[in-house]
Amino acid sequence: MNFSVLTIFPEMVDPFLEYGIIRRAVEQQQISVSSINIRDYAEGRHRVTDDKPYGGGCGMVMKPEPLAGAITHAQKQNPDAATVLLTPQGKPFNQDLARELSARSGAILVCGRYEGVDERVCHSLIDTEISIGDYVLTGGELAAMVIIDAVTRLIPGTLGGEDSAEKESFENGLLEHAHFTRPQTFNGQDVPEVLLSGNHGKIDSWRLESSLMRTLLKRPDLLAAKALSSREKEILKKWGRRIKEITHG
Ligand code: 6GU
Repeated sequence: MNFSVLTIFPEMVDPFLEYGIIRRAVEQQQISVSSINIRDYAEGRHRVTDDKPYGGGCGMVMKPEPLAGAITHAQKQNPDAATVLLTPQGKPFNQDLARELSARSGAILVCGRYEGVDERVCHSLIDTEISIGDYVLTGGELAAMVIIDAVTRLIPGTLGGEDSAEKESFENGLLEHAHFTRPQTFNGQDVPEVLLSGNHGKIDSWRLESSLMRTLLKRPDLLAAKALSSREKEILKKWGRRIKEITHG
């Protein structure tokens, strides 16, 4: 998958490509990331990329011409890519959206700065707008890195373990089960007995139960939104009965 990041601060993005799974994905050519400096498409000696807003008011607006030049260049390089504007007004980014993007051949990530982008650029050159949460950042660069990270790890072959992406939090609408490694006793706390048993059926059941209970306690909103299997319902009912016994008993 080919990412293009359009930004006035390409230096922010470059170091992110040098670590861990993202670095390996670049080395193995599962992804490519090219930063395009919007300033390179600006005219004049000072290569200005912002201007005062029509109608007055504080803050500056990204000028349309440099941005349009950079986007058009990226679209020529990466013709099947989705062109995405990073803005707090965009569609909330989540695992479903990451999965949709991971199925595409590329994404052009346009990092807004200042108070915003000239509306006519949004209108003519942007396919979709994405936000990474309900808070305001000083620019879209961190959001672009968040998206590249979340999307890359969904591309088959980028994670070490064969199927680690499927078993993780959000992939099945639940948070992931608890994890343990050696030593068997740490700070007076033991690893749950069942995980040492070698009985994979029982271990799978324990993990599903752990997943359900964690989701119930930490993210009840996810559990309410999920279509539960009969096995999952049974586990939750069992816990419901236990809680009733404790509170009524
Ligand atoms: Cl994508 N950009 C900016 N500037 N702020 C944000 C955001 C994006 N997502 C959440 N806040």
